[in-house]
Amino acid sequence: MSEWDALWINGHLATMAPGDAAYGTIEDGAIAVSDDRIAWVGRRADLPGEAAGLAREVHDLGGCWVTPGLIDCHTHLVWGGDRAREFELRLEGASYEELAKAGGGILSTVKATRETPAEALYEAAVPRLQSLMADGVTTVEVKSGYGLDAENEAKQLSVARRQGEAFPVDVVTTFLGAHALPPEFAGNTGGYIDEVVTSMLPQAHARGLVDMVDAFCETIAFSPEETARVFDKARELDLPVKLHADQLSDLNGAALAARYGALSAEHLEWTNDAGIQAMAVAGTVAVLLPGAFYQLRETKLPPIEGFRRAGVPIAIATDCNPGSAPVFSLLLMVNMACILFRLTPEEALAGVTRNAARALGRADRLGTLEAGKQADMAVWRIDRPADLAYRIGFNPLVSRVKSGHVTRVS
Ligand code: DI6
Ligand code: FE
Repeated sequence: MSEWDALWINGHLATMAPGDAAYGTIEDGAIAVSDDRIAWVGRRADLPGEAAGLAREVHDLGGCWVTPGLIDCHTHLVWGGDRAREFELRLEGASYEELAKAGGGILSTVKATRETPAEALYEAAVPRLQSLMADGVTTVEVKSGYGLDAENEAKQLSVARRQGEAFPVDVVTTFLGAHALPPEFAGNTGGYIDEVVTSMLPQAHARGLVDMVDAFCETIAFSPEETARVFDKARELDLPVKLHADQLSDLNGAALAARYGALSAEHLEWTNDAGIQAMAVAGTVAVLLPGAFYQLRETKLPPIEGFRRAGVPIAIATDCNPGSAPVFSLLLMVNMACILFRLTPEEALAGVTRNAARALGRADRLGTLEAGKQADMAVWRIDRPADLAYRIGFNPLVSRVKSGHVTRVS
């Protein structure tokens, strides 16, 4: 008989695996881990013997629920400085676009990030990462985009990589060189895109710092044509793409992302029907960011019903960044996705597990509790999975399991 490293019993599983049961629920379930993988999942009654004889360690869940480790599939976690002053100005009536055009917004964070040494950037990002991990997060995507030159983009991405090595969390890095036009290229967007595609992206990729490529396709950032140039280069380098699309205006960003077979398109408040259909055909995930919607007091809702009807998978993320989304809780985003975007709790939870894994191109190993997948789990003291969406500012996490290793929360 096989001897597993560890076995969890006496609790319930929200496997989030697709199927008939809501949340992929297995009541009175059992889950076994060997090395860094899930070895067995099912009903406790179907275990092939007495629990004590099956694994070296047996954990009693005491009636808790287990979900897949949560996945935050869209963050800008590494930055210098802060934007509290901009927050005040926005409360006094300035718009996000006005501040950006006046050289504030993203460019003020670029200035601060360039001036901050790598070590200080790392230290500043640690509590942000820890805050996400405290919500049961086991995988985080981290974008560059506040360096906007070869050296500083690499600095940001290296810090993100180092965090993944130092903490029990998988960090997936995304090159976002086409995030804003740096001041030294003012009036020369084409020249900057040349720099991105001939120098910055290839260099960061050659240093092993890039898992995916993103761009900000928006009136205050880059046009669809400029975005396409970045995506052509990504394709040449065999890197998957995703896109900040249709956040503040409809530039047909979703359709552009789909045309390049993007893993995901993100924000999508202004996405039109053709974009929805194109995403459905391409299998592109819609990553919705309720924290940015809330913080910018947006009123235009993303076309949720259109995504549902077309079968576009929906993911939810924090967008953690110093400007539009100073958000450090993925559980809060699960609640906001339900309240602001009217997702069901089950859709919202799929959005931070199964569909978030897909948005990162990692659905084969992350996002559900199924045999063979990486043993990333979160254990919660809750009565039903919907409790994770229902409460605001309450964290029922009991323990976090990353690649089979347990971290107790208290
Ligand atoms: N959209 C966003 O959500 C972030 N970047 C972007 O293109 C916001 C970045 C910021 O405001 O600093
Ligand atoms: Fe973003």
